[in-house]
Amino acid sequence: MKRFHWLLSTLAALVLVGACGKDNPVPTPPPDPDPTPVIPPEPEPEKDPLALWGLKDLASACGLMIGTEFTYGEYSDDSLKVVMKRDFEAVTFGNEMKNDQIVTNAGQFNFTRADQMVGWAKECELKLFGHTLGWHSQQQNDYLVNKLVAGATDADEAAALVRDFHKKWVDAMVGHFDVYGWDVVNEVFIDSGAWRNKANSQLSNNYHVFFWGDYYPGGPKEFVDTAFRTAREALEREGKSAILYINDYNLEGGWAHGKLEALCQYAEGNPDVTGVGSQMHTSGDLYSPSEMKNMLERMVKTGKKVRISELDVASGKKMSQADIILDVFKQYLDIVPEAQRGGITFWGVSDKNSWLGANKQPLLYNSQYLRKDAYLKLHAYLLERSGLNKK
Ligand code: 9MR
Repeated sequence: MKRFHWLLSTLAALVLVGACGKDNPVPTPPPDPDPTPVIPPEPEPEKDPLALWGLKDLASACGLMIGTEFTYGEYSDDSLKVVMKRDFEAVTFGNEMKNDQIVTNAGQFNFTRADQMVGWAKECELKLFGHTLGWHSQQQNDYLVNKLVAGATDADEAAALVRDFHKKWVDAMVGHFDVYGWDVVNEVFIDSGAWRNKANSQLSNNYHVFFWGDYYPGGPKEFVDTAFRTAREALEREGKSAILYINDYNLEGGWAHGKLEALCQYAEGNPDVTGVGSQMHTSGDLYSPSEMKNMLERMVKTGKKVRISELDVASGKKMSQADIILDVFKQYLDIVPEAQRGGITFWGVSDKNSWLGANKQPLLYNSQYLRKDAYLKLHAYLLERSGLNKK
């Protein structure tokens, strides 16, 4: 019996050893009943630069802040909001910070509408430019002229009341809004370079026109000096900072060299001025690349921030809108050192809302908010220049 048991256990051991031998491998475990299927990777889709980057991303990568303008009525359009968020870093309100929009007939300040727009700008993460603390147009004439001037006993008293009001207005605006830059004065020269006043301004209409300089003993220059000093002091008092611009139009036009020189010389002579602005309402008939170069070089020489503040390019026969906008950006980036760049702001988004009328097609988007040729070329240019497509 003992012998039989020994035989059995020897046989069992042999079977076991044989099963582990190389001719009888250990059986592999049964397959996973629910294996994760291996999906072959799809080829990476072509990256669409228009979907990846808005203009502001590309401009910012080139060291440039790109802005635009909108007015109150436009913001109800959802297409505008999409574009504002995607393409622009800064905004200027077309009308709503102007004197005639803020000052009531009783001479009070009503910020309600502008504040609502400030909220929209925040929604779109936009920096704000203040436009404008001093202009001869869109002023609250009913209050200033009828009540202040006509109500004074003599011209001196009238002038003193206007000057008081001017200070009160600048203080109120600088105190109320937080902006990246102010257009402290706008259009204070005529094309020859002379200070603008009632006598030398040929105005096509009389839309709330008011020449502040007529109420300063030292004329328009004293008005401008006072405007900058008051704005600077108000900023200091409020513990705020903002670039203080002198802003004008036609500076890129060869016919207004006198104005370009007068504006730059004034800025050079006044330390309260920290920026020079060129509106640049131009067209395919008027634009000249060599005059653009001349303007930028002169503005850079002032040592101040240099800004293009209201760019639009109406259609014309000599150059296409796209070519002009490309030239403006290229020259600006080539000529204005990064530390002096105040940015480029378009005067609107869609042709349908341009102050020039949709038929002039002056902006980057058509009336359906579709990107125009100028947009596509500018996008491609900034992409190439930024090098973002190579990273
Ligand atoms: O874009 C503004 C337009 O909606 C107004 O009707 C117009 C009234 O003067 O002002 C337009 O903006 C001007 C800007 O404030 C100063 N530079 C010239 C601009 C075009 O007129």
